[in-house]
Amino acid sequence: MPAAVLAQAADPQRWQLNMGKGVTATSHNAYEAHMLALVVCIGIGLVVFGAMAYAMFKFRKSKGAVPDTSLTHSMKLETVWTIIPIILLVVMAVPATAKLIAIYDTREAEMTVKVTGAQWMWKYEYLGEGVEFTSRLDRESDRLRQDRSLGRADIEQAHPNYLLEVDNPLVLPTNTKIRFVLTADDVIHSWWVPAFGWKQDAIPGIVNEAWTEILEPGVYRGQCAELCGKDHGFMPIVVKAVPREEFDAWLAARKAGNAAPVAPAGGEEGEAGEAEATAQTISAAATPAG
Ligand SMILES: [Cu+2]
Repeated sequence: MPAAVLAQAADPQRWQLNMGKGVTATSHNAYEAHMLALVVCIGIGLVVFGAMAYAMFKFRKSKGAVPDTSLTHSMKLETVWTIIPIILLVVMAVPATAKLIAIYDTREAEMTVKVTGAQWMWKYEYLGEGVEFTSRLDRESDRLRQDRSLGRADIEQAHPNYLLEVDNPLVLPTNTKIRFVLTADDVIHSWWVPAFGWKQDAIPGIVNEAWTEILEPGVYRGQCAELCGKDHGFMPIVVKAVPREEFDAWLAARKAGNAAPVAPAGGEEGEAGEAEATAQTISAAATPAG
């Protein structure tokens, strides 16, 4: 399945040295800004260390080199080594600023998803659509993490997405500007999918904004990125990005109330209903009787 292959390409790889490119315009912008800065840094490093190595080798004591004590000030040199860094900073700052402004521009979004962090799960609401559900760690990861007889290798063998799988993934359309509003029910969480190129804090009493436009279908995984309590490491995020038509069909089926949430490969459909039932029980319990 091509989508799965693409998603894997967006995942971090073992011994990966460079920053990942991601699958959104924002992540591509971050990657470009990073590459520009990296090239500048490499250039500066080569010039500085090259000059040092040359000076140390060419003018060494054994060759009879004598330090020059007369040169204490050079207007020309100081002007050059002030102007060049200023030019380099401007060359990096101008595109970086334009990209930063783009990150915060949530206007003209085609849909809005409200993300609510809670100890220790995520709640997703498709605003204006009447569709909402909770998303929490899958049962298999939960079982494996509590089995003390298993080593790391056993767990990796048993579950390729250990601690990075959920019961109900967030389903989103590709090539659509999606606005997120993020908040939390209890403590500060942070919603982070590395392939999207941003993370945003989910803070109780505050509504934060973010947006994304996913360019490639696939399954993208992330985690809560704000230490939020004892199970902070067990509230992963899974986004299933599908073409627009597929998303529309999924949403319509969800609205009709007769669809099991689309689970990523390896997910178990049975868990979805139960988690939903739990969520309903929670919200029922939260509603004051009478
Ligand atoms: Cu959290």
